[in-house]
Amino acid sequence: MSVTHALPETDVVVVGAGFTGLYALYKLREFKLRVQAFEAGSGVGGVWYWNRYPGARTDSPSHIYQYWFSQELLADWNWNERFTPQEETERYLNHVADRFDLRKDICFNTRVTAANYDEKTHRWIVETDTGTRLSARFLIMGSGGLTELVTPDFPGKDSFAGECYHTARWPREPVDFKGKRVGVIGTGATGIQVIQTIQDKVGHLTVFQRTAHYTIPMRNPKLDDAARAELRARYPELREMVQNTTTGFDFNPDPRGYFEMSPEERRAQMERLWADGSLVFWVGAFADTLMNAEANEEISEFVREKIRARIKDPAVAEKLTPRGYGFGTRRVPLETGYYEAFNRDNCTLVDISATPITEITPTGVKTSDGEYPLDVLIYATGFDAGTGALTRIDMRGRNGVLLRDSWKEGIHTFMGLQVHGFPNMFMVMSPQSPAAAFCNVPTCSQQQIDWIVDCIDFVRSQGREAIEPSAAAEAQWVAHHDEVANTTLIPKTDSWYMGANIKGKRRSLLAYAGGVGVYKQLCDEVKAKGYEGLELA
Ligand code: NA7
Repeated sequence: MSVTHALPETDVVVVGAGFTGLYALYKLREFKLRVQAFEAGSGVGGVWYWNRYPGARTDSPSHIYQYWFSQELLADWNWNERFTPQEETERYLNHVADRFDLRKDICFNTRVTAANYDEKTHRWIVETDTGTRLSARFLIMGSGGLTELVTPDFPGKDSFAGECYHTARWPREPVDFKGKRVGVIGTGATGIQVIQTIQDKVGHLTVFQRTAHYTIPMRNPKLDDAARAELRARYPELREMVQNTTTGFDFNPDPRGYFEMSPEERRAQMERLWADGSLVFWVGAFADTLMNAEANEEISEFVREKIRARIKDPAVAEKLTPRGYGFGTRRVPLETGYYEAFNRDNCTLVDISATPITEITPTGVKTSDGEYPLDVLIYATGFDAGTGALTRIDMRGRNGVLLRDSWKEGIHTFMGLQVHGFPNMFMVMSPQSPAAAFCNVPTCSQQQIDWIVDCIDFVRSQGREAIEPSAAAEAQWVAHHDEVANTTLIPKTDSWYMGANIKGKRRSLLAYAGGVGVYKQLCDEVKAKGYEGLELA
């Protein structure tokens, strides 16, 4: 007997109402499918809803960090800066939700807690923390790559008596830092944005740094009507371009390797792209920045020089200078005035690689070197990236196998889109696709959603009920993914790209490193060949 007959039914459940979930809703409606989305937050925005900490901003320029699906939307939305702050991106996503009347299909304040695949009916039974149970033919996980936050398990972590925040759960009301002793743990992209933004608003700032990051100074001009018109004229070209470049940006890397240029040429190239104030220095300067260790070391040294030059105290400069790993093998944050924060009298840098945090006390943070008294403690300690939002759900596929168990010995997916054993479950911004880390979210989530919705349409047009990758096709993809990963220098460095920030997580490169354009081509080929590698039921 089927367990689903008494349940309300829909065609597709979408998890999440961020960039991905909203576009999925729009697209599925085009195909006349019944959809129900669930969103844990009280509003749309996903990562841009939760990460409302001071200074939160994209490191991708606004003229590509947007939806391309509607000419009207492109015509009527005006970006105000080259790199958009959180509140503007959140406003944009609210505008999209309203403009296309997407809210009516979203159930807010509702977290999906379980999803069980019923093999007899080929349907997913989705459960939420508000007690909803719903049966859906297809499940689209738009739950985001940077969703499941990490708070280190320091002894005494719950004992702190002052104000305590994680950047990914920042309150809606403004936090008053005036005159307060504020501590920030973590100096990744998030920590850097917080530190540079609050440094002149606090009484005293103590930064607990475990690893110094390579950064690039952001150049962020305001956009006036003329600048916007110029960019808008390029939208048709940009729309095509971003889907086909290596990283989803509006440029490709220089095809020349570092040592193919003369010393003068490569120095000039670095200075020119450094001055652009964007991520082009990281992923556009040379064909082999992330492939050739010798070239990478010279580029790393260029960046170290730039960093050192901005810090007055040589001892502090030394601590802030990244060493022991190569430039770009971790996410490179853009910064504005970050290093100058450490030139102020009210800022202390604590190198916790030398003097580790031993305890959180009611009054502050204790390291092996002594206690730092604090009124406010901020965790900018990152995420269980890529897999966290998927494995925290009790998701059971065929034979009742849990996704988190299935991935215990290593992540396995077919192109980051589906998992063998989990029919009709599709993932976006997921492990083993470029979207997980090496592409900007709007570009890659639109490509993945388009592919997924076409695939769903294919299943229905064949009069079939389920689709799932074969074990062989999946194994082939994982082998290709690993092979490409190992041509880069990225696996040599500990980072969230490698899962190294999560205890017990098996080390593997989270995102497909073969390039956004190549990935799209491979996805298109699978489709053109009648969804080769996928099996219908
Ligand atoms: P990241 O990049 O994972 O950075 C987390 C930071 O927190 C980083 O400096 C970590 O040090 C530090 N951290 C994490 N755990 C600890 C412990 N146990 N002790 C001390 N310090 C710790 O997260 P973000 O939120 O900054 O950025 C995530 C992505 O969001 C970013 O890459 C963008 O794509 C947007 P570590 O460097 O590991 O030594």
